[in-house]
Amino acid sequence: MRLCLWSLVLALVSGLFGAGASAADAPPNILFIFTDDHSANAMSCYGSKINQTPNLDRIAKEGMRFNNCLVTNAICGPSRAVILTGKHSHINGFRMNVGGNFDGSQQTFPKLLQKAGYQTAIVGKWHLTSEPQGFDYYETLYDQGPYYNPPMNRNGERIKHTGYTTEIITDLSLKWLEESRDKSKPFMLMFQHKAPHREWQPGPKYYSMYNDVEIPEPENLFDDYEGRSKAAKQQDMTIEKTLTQLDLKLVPPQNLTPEQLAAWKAAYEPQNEEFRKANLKGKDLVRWKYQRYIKDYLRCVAAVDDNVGRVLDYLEKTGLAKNTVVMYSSDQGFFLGEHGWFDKRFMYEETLKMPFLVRWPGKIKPGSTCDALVSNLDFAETFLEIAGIKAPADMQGVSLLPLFGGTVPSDWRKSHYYHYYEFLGDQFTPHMVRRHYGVRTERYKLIHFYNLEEWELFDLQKDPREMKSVYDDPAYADVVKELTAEVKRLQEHYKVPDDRGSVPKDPPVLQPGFKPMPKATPKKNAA
Ligand code: SGN
Ligand code: CA
Repeated sequence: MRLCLWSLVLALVSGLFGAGASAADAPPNILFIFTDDHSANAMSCYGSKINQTPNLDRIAKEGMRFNNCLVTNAICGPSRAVILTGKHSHINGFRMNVGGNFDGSQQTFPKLLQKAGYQTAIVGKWHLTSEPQGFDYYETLYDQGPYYNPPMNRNGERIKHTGYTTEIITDLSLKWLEESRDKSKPFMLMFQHKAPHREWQPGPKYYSMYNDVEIPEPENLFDDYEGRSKAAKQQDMTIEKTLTQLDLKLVPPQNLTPEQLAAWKAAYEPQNEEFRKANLKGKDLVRWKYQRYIKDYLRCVAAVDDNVGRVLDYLEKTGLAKNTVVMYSSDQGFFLGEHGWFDKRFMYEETLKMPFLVRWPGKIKPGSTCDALVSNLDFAETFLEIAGIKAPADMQGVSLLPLFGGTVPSDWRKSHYYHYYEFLGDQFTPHMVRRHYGVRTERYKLIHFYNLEEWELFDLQKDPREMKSVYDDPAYADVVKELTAEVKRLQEHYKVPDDRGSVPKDPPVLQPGFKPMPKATPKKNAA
């Protein structure tokens, strides 16, 4: 068995991986860098018009950039559960954040790597409610975790930290790499940031970044949602109406130390004063909110980028880089003002697309790109194949190793299946996005909002911003027919149960700390 062989090899060459010595045939280390809500449109290697990410770009420059990595269910916990299991939400059991509790006893890729001799660790955001399993070391945030001074769960023990969370997660990861891991074994580290999730609180170093610039607005910031289903109109995630005073930094966060609060006030209060005096209305007010939102979002991204740079530097300095596969991704994309929105959930391009970069020296050509349809469903099998482990037959993705060579096999998948569930009626539904499933091909996207009985079809070649559904256009009748059959085929293939139309009658069991969402324009909260 491979495991035994390895143990032997590992015993013989004990220490070699730690030193990064010529371990050409040694199983590579895996560094999985994961962020929360990072849109590819805010990464310069994806052509961002609004920021620069030099350290993330390093991974792209030295590796492969995937242009069509599509999430299966654009929300945090579900995306993470799919990554761990290599199975769709309806199989791994974690369909929504609200009321979701990951069954940690099931098979996951970290457990399989661990069994095969890897040392496994996770630091940062977890958000799956149950205790992490399959990790030799975990130090995770509770629930969403705060941007400052996070308590963390270190192998079951509550540890209090002081400082900025993005830096703390990085410090802990570096400390584990340097001091605590077993250097005689290959490692798999999941280095997972909370940033740039809502409420987009920048670190003190970044408060003045972008102060003197105007960030370009997306051209559909003032979308009127005509030509699409009712779902696009009914959501509660607009920059205009949904952002709160806390999101907009019109009030300070609750848990800062006196020094942190003083720095926060020095940064925001003079600007807030000017804003109040200006008494903006209508579109001017939306524009101001967009600038405040996007600048804070990008400041959070800048901290991620700098901290990823610290870890890349460490890998270089120690020689580990040579035999470490580095991946970068985010649990889904995010709306950065497109359609007038923030948040995610919809199967539209901005959130469907996950950024995905892979660097593997000697195996992936530097600066290469891949347009094939890939997915977070494929990550588990990819990790396993990197480690030389055969993926279990019940995983539903495909290993991406065949793509790393630079060509796409002719039988590669031609369509991607998506299914979003988190709509539970008015009281318990953050952002009010209706349930939907759909299929995306290279050119088209068919979406079914099944509780509304409405469909949308987009021709991405002609309408890349998805502003007008052509579902009812007779010119697209054949495409509708073909994709309707395709989505049905995918549902059978992935064994999607036929319970998708039902909204549970009873309120869900809520996660600790869950607070019902304020509705659109609540008087006391919205700015
Ligand atoms: C929180 C956020 C929402 C966000 C969900 C899910 N509100 O509830 O805006 O959609 O998390 O995000 S907040 O005011 O508490 O920030 S996810 O990334 O965890 O799926
Ligand atoms: Ca997320």
